[in-house]
Amino acid sequence: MLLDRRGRVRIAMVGDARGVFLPDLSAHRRGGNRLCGLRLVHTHLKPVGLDEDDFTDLALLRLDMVSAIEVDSDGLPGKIHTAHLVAANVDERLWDVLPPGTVHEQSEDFPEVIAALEEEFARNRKSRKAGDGLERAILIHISDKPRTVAEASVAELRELCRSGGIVPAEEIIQRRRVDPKYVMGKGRLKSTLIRSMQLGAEAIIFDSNLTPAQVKNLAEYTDLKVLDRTQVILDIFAQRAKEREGRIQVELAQLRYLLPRLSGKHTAMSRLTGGIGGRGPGETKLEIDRRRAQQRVAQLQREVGKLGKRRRLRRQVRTDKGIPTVSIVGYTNVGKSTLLNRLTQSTVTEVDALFATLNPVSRRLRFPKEREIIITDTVGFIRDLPKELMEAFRTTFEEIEPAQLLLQVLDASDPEVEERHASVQLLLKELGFHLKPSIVVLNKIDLCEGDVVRGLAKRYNAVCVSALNPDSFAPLLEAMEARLWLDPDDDQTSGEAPGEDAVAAMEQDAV
Ligand SMILES: Nc1nc2c(ncn2[C@@H]2O[C@H](COP(=O)(O)OP(=O)(O)OP(=O)(O)O)[C@@H](O)[C@H]2O)c(=O)[nH]1
Ligand SMILES: [Mg+2]
Repeated sequence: MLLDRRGRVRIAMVGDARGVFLPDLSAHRRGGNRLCGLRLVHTHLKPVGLDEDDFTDLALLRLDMVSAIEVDSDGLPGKIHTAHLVAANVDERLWDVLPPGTVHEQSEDFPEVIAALEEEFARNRKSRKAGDGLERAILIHISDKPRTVAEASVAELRELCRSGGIVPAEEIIQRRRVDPKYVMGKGRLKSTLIRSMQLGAEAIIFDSNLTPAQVKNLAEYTDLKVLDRTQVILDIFAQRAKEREGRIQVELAQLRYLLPRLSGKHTAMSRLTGGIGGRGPGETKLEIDRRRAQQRVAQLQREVGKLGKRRRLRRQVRTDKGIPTVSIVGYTNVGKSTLLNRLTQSTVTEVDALFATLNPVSRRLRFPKEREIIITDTVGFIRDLPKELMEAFRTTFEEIEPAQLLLQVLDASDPEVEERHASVQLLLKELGFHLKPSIVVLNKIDLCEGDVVRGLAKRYNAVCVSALNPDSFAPLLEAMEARLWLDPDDDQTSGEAPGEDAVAAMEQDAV
């Protein structure tokens, strides 16, 4: 029987020797990490106390309590065994088992025990809730990749969360093959869900992309939001997009992502309204139905097309004037906007966050001898850029098209610089820009040892700068001039790596 808090029987079930099958309790879910308000009391035909199934139900259904009553050979009730979840892990234990008693004399006042327990959960949630009302999430990485790769990947997810206003409450890395149904093992899933309850987390975020089926399966187990890396990136874009074009592009990307996941009664998706994963820039309430979503996608696509055309026209005007263009590209947060700002005395947003810049910004940069160029800053790249975003932002990336020269910015202080350089190369290739002439710009050299900088400069044949310090720009400006205006045979003839000067300058500064 399932009893409510007032002791009334809400649901009665009959099982057999193997067990009972609980009905769908989703209607009883109360969200917000609370217990479900139902106590399961059932008989066990064998005197074994509580078994694994009992604990699983307790945890996954967030039952108030679970009790098993032994039955003797005469059919009379014997001992009763009871367990409830605990609000804080003691010795890795997720539940507490009460001392067995008899049905006839139970000392516990159950409503009181449950009320105390809920209060404790609530207190935990409050004290742990980030003061600024940010949402908390558990980050989960499941893969058979080497530990270091997994850790770097989770570190990036952590940064993405931070940039999106999500507080990572805990990180779980498990090395195993991804389970096609639940991503992780059932046991681990169970403990993760209880843990999220203890930590007051609202979401679990997987550091990979979930299939629609996985989202659905996981959502059947939990009230928590179940999100993946793509959704976190989309969410950041949704928060950043302020101008019309960006908002349309983000909404398009979000709907493209959601469409294959909107099935039948899509409870998994309707849970996304508001907060993480549910921030939409446009009119989209993410509960939208399939047919309307398709219509909206078509409409947004037309608008993106129109805006893209306008961009092309504007670019054409510039090209006709014969002013050379240079595009700054690179991984997100490497300092592209800072470089543009300091080169041209402008004020594009530069912050320590991923995807600070969404829409391309062009500025004029004057060189001596009446020469000038247009220099463009654009949205940052990231490994495994969601294809929905790639598609929706195609017109944005097209801004790179007319560039005679790319400045490929690397962050010298980034331990992942090599992998990220490779990701950028890959994306440039996908966009068809990999053959454009380019200068590799090693930025943030103020944060590194001279030796490290020299090593990287050599490896990438890079020009070194610190975007924060315009005094370090001379070699970069020279290299740009050489590439744009001098005889092509003329450049790159100096034996010295172009970065040497800047390193020397910086070292001198430090003195
Ligand atoms: N120490 C140091 N910090 C830098 C340098 N260049 C940029 N930064 C910092 O790095 C962070 C990111 O800079 P942004 O210019 O916003 O980077 P971005 O490449 O435009 O990033 P997105 O637009 O998010 O892709 C900011 O906090 C900058 O102040 C540098 O040369 N040295
Ligand atoms: Mg930027």
